[in-house]
Amino acid sequence: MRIDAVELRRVRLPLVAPFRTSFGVQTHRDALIVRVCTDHAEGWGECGADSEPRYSSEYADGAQHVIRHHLAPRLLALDEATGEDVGPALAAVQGHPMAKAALEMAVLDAALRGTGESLAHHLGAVRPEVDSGVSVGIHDSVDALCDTVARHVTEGYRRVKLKVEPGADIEPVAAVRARFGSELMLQVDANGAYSLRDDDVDALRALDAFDLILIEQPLPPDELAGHATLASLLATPICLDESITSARTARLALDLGACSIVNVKPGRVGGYLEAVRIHDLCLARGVAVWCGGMLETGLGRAANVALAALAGFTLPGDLSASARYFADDLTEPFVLHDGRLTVPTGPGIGVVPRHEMLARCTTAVELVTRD
Ligand code: NPQ
Ligand code: MG
Repeated sequence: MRIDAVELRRVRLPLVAPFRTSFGVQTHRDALIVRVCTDHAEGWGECGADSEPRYSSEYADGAQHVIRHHLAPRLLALDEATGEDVGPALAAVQGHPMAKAALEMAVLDAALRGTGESLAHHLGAVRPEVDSGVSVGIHDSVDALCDTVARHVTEGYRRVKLKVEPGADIEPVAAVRARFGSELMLQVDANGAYSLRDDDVDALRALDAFDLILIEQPLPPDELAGHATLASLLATPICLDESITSARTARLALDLGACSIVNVKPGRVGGYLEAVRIHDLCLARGVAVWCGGMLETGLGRAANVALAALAGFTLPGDLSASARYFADDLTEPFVLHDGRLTVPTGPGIGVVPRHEMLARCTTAVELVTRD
């Protein structure tokens, strides 16, 4: 397959409700969508980078720039490319995992559309559907939080994740546990907002009382040794998100005892193929792994659901119905069936953007061609 052009398209979708984390409030999803044109088929990719570098150092304008000037030219210079060729072709460029992942996803999609194989099958999926979890933002009051959780439980979500930060942790977790009982699968995510100071450690230790599945990323991303220390002080398992940037860092984190559960986000680790390598590592070590999310449109959501259908993904992912985030999704919406999402079986990622939605949401388009 020869790649002839890379289209970079910015889309802006309003969220159904503001989403607050320890790093800020989100009211829209400003995503970078990649379309590759090849001599076989076209392929779609989605970049996880936000408009501002708050979750990680990457941001949409920066990702678009590095794709335009450094990554796309390297792909366009190849005579032949499959999804498997993208990582090696881009390895000379340091960093920018989300930008690289978006290109790899688009090339995988195009190549698989050419052969008729689904991404799920290509990655090694073993399940026709995946359990759906929901990530709930920080709320202004515990009553409002409990109302939101009640709605999601009624919708059928099989696991709830509460975003937390210092000062908004014990009380909301206690309230949700009291209202929904011990059967609710419950976990928390701090996005690195805590430290090893006594007051922070005391708050995290207090969460041990609530039978949480895990605490996700309590400390900043580069604090691997700190997480190992914290793990020795807590009963609740530590799961790392931002700290896990590759299969190599996953192995290091596990060897150090920095975490006992791993969150895999294809964008954060540079692509779906590296995500599979992390999955394989965790499966071999008997470590639980689950698929995270970054407010993906239906494009990224489809690919994440395909990944989460691999055998080692034993915990429900941050894989929600489209309606959790968007009144109108770019693709046909993903909907819950008894708390699960159906793994797409069509060629490639199995979904395409709806033309009229794409036109309505697009804020800018740029085309990169050979020369
Ligand atoms: C997490 N996701 O697990 C992330 C955080 C997050 C569903 O909680 C744009 C880009 C918006 C990246 C919002 C969930 C984002 C983003 C949230 C990442 O830590
Ligand atoms: Mg997280």
